[in-house]
Amino acid sequence: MADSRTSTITPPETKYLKDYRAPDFQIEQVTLVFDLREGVTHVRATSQVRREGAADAVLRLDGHDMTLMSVAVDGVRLTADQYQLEDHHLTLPHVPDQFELTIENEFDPAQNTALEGLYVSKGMYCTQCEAEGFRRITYFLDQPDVMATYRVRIEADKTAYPVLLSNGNNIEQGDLADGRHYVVWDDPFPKPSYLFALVAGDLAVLEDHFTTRSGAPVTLRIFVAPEDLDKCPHAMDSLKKAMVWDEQVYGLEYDLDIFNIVAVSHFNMGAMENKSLNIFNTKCVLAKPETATDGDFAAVEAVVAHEYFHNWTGNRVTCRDWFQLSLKEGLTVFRDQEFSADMGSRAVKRIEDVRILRQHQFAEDSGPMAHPIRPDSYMEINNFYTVTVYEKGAEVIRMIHTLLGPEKYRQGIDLYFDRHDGQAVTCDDFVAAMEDASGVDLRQFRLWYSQAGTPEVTVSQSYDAAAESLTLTFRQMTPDTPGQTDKKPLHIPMAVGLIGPDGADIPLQLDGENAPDDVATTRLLSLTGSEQSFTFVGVKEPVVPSLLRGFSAPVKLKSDLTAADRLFLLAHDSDSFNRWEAGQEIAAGLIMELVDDIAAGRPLHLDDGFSSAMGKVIGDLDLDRAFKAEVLSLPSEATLGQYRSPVDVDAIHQARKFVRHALAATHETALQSIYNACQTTGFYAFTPQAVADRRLKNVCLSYLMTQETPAVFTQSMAQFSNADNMTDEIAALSCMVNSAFSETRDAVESFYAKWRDDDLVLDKWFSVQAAVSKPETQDLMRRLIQHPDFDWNMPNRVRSVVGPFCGQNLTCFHDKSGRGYAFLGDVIEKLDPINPQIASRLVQPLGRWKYYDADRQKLMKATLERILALPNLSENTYEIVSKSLK
Ligand code: B3K
Ligand code: ZN
Repeated sequence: MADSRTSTITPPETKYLKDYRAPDFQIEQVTLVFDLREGVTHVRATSQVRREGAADAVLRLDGHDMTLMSVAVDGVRLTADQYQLEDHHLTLPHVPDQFELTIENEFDPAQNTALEGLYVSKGMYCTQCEAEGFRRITYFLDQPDVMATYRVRIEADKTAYPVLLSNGNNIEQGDLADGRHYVVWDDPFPKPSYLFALVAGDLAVLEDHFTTRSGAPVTLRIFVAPEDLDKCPHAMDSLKKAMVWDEQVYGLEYDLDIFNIVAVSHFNMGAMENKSLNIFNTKCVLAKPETATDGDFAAVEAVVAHEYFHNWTGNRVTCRDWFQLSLKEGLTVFRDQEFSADMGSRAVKRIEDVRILRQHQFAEDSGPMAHPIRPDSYMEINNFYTVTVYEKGAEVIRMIHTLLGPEKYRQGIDLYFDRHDGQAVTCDDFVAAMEDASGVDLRQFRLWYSQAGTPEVTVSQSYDAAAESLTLTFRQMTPDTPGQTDKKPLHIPMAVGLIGPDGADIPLQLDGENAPDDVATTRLLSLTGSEQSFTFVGVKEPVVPSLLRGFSAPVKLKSDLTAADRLFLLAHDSDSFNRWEAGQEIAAGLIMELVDDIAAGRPLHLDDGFSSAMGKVIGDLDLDRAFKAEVLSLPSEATLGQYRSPVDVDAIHQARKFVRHALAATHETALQSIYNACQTTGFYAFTPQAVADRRLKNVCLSYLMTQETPAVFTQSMAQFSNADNMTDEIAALSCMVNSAFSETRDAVESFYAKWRDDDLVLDKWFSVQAAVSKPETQDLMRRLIQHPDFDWNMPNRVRSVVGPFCGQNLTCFHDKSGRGYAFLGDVIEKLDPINPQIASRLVQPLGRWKYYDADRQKLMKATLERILALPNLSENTYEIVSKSLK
C-alpha cells in the first residue's frame, strides 16, 4: 500500500472467498482436558486427525497468545525441530495419514480482555469462540468446515466453581484432591470449533422441562449470578415458546436431553449459540419489570429464540467458511423476526425491523464498509458480523419466502435439511435447495448475495381513462460501492396494491391476463430488468398505488406520488406498513423543507395538511395503539441524515424538534387524553396490549414535554417516581433530561442511588445522559468515562456511554468544534488495546465523513488518521479505519 502515512503498520492479510480450498486434514474427535487454576489454565487436547488432501500437505494449526508446552504424535513427543512455531501457527510438516495428536498449552484467562477464547467475567470462566476464538484455547484447525465430536473434562476448585459446563451430555463427575472436582461432558454431534463452549462458576439455576413433539424430554436450565435468579422466568418462557414455534412452523425439534443458557456480564455481543450451551450477554437474558423495559423484554424473547433456532440453522447445518456467514445469520434472523411477529404485533414488528434496516444497514451500504451479504473478502472476520450480513441477509431470505410462498418455502427448507444435515455448506447450497424444491428460478435472484449497495427503484404511473388502465413503470439502479461498479439489475419482488377513491383496494388484473378467480388486492410483481412496465386493466377510476407493500424488498423507492396521495395512503392503505410509511415520508419531506427554511433564514411553519392528518391519527379511537405510536414517532435524525448530503445536523435537529413542538401545541388536549387513557392499572404484563399502552403513553408524554410547562414536568416527575416498571421510569427520565428544568438533576441522582448496584439499569442511566442534545453533554461525556462505575473492560458499559453519543446525539457528536470526534478518538485510543472488537465497532461513525461539510470532513478524517497512527493498532480497527480513509 503506497501512501504517505507515517505509520509503519504492516496491513493485515486480506482473505478472499475465491481462495477457498477444502481442508487437507479433518479432526474427527477431540478430547480436551482443562485444568483451571488461579493465574494459569492448562489445556491438553487430544485429536484424531485424518488426511483428506495431498500426501505431502503439511498440518498447519491456528493458535494465538498461548504458551506451547508439548506436541506428541501417536503418543511420541516431538522435539522442537519436528515442528515450526510461529506467532499464529503451529506447523507439523511430516505427519501420518491418520494419527492421534496431543498438544499441551497454557495461558491466563484472567488477562484476556478481548473476550475471545476463554476468559473471566466477574469471577466466572466462560468462552466465546465464534469466529476464531478457539485458537486462543488450543492449537487447532479453527475453521468451520472441520467438524469433530468433543469430549471435555474440566477440573477446578469446587468451592469457587461448583458449576462446570460444556457442550452435550454430562457423563461423569467426581471429587479430586485439594478441594477440587471434575466434570466430563460429551457432545455426540460433530461440530465446528466455533460452537465449543465452557463455563465454570458459582451460579444459581432456574430449571424447567420441555417435551418435544415426538415425546423426548428436555431439561432446560438458565444459569446466572445468584442475585439475578428472579430475572430468568421471562427468558425461560421465551425459550419454551421458541421450541414450540420451531416445531410448528419449521417442523424442527430439539435434539439433546439438555439445553443450557448461561448469563455473562462481560460479553462482546448479544449471545452465542454454542451447541446445547448458549452463552448470553446478561442484557439479552435477564428481565424483570422493575429493571427491564418492554424493549428489553422483546429483545430477550427475540435473542433467546434466535440462539435456539441456530441449533438447526447454524449448528446442524453450518457454514463452509466465514464468507457464508449469512447462510446461518440471515436465515436465523428471518426466523426470529417471524417468531416475534407471531408472538406480538406483526405490523409493528415489521415497522421496527425496517426502521433498523434503513437507519443502520442502508447507512452501511452507502459507506466505506459496504459489502454484499456474502462478502468477497475480509481482513478481520469479526468486522463482518454486520447489519448487512444479518438484517439485509434476513431480507434476502424474506424475499425468497415471498417469491416462493409459504408452502414452497417450507418444502425448500425441508430439502435443505434432507440434503445437508451434518454438513458445512454455502449460501449457494441453500438457494439451490429452495430452487429445486419449488421449481422457482432463482438464477438472477442470486445476485442479492454478491452485489453490495441499496438498489434504488424509481416508479412513475400513467393512467389512461379511456382504456381504463394504469401503467406503472419501474427503473432500478444500484449505486457503486467500494470495489464494485456497474451493478446488474436484481430480481426484486414488488408487492403492489391499487386503492380506489373510496379508500378500498380494487381487484387487480394485469393486461393480457384473464380476470382473476380470487379478488387478490395485493399483487407481487417481479422486477428483473433495469426498466419494466406493468399495465393493470379494469381500472375504472383514478387510483392511488400502494407500492412495495410490507416493504417487500430492501430498496429505496422513489415515486411520483403527491403529498395528497400520501395523505390518502396514510388514511386508507389496507397495508399497515405502507400506511405507516406514508406518514413517515410526509414527515421526512416536511422536515427537509424546514431544513431549507432554516438555511434560508425563513420563519418555520407546520404544514396544516400534515398536522390535521396527524390529528386524525391521534384521535382515531379504532386505530391499534401500538400502530398509532409508530405513526407518531417521526423519522430519527440519523434516518433524516440520509436524505441529503452534506448533512446539516443542527438544522435537522432543529426542524424535527420544531415539528414535534408544533404538533404537540396543536394537539395537546388530545395527547393528554390518550396519555390518561393509556394508564394501565394492575401489575406489569408483557402482553401486546399492555406494551402498546405503555409505548403510546410514553410517546404522548414526550410530545407533551416539548411544551416544557411546569405541569407536564410535574407529570413526568410523578410518572418517574411512581413507576412500578422500568419502561415508564426510564421514559420519564429521558423526557426530563432533555428538558431545561433544573429539578431534573434530582431525578438523575435518585435514579443512580436506586440502581447503582444493577449493572444493566446503570447502563441505561449512562445512556440516557449521553443522548442529551445540549452543549453541556460534551463535558459530561468526559466525566462519564471517569465515573467510578465506568469500566473499560465491560462492553455493555462502554457501549452504553459511547453508542448513544455517537449514534443518536448527532448535534453533539458532530459539533463543529470537533470535540465530539476528539472524544471518540480518545475512546478508541484507550479501548483498542483492551478490546479490539468493540473498538472497531464504535469507530465506525467517523467513516461517514464524506456526507458532511468540508470543515467536518477535515476533522473526522484527522481523527481517523490519528487512530491509524496509533502504535499496535488492532487488525480489527485497522481494517475499518484504513477502509474509511480510502
Ligand atoms: N453467532 C453469534 C455471533 C458471534 C459474533 C462473533 N464476533 C451470535 C448470533 O448471531 O447468534
Ligand atoms: Zn445468529
